[in-house]
Amino acid sequence: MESNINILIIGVTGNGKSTLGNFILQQQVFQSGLGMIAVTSEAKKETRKIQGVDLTIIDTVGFSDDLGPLENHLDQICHALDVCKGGIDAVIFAIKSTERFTTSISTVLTEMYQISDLWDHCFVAFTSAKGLGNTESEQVHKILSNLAHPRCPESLKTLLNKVQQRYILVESKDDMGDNYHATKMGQLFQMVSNIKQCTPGPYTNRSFQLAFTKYKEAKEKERLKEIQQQEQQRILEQQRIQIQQQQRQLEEQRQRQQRENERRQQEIQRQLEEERRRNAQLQQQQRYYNSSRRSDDCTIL
Ligand SMILES: Nc1nc2c(ncn2[C@@H]2O[C@H](COP(=O)(O)OP(=O)(O)O)[C@@H](O)[C@H]2O)c(=O)[nH]1
Ligand SMILES: [Mg+2]
Repeated sequence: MESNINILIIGVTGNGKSTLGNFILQQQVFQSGLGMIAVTSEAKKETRKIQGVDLTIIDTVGFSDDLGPLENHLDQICHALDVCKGGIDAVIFAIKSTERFTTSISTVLTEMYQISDLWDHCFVAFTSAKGLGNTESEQVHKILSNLAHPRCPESLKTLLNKVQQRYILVESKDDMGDNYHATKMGQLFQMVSNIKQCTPGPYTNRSFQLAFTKYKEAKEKERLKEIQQQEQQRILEQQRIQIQQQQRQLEEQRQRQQRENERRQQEIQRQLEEERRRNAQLQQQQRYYNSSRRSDDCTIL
């Protein structure tokens, strides 16, 4: 086992990060709070010698709705990693085993999965393990059945896949007897050495910065694409309105033309009617004239 180990604890506010840090270091060095109100306002680093190892724990503020967009959550990890210049040997993702895995954390996690290499250094610690059962085997059985449950959130299953099913169960608050801490530290060191075997070296702020920059670039691209799509949509909509207007104008013109044609038709009809009437009048006058001439002729004779 190494003589120095650096561990970063992340997770949702109120999931027992600070309490776990205190349990690991066997001292009340991190302030823990009641429920979901964040009592840790910035990342804090503490080192103690545990089982002959200089163990450094970095406790973080934690993810919460107050923190706003995901980038703020990532900034927080960035800052915490900056506290340990040499890099982090392992990242613990603390999850309170007695609490619901909320949709907001699922959202944060889904986005965070894009920073792929962080998870290679990570393992899950299910805190408040006593809430699952009194003995370790009861707790393991309960967590396994929870994970196999059809209603187990997909993001939690994904998280465990991402960390290659590395997890420990820990009761960090209740006094679990003298051997408990030693047993849990044994499991924790086992996790760290497993991570060391699977990774090229400690996880550094630089790795995270690179991944974070890539993430931000991808987000920016996505944002620009969205703006472009919206702009295209706007142009298409404008064109659609213009076409509609033109169609309306054409229809109005067609109706006007039709009315004009009808009016002309009526006028021609009227003129024809007039003509016919006049002709009839003329014919009548002619007949009258002819008949009066015939009677005149008779008189002369
Ligand atoms: N029973 C029990 N309570 C715990 C455990 N871990 C944390 N808590 C309690 O959960 C609350 C939040 O813990 P805290 O460490 O401040 O969470 P953080 O915000 O993630 O740092 C506190 O009231 C703790 O006492 C645990 O393992 N068992
Ligand atoms: Mg805390």
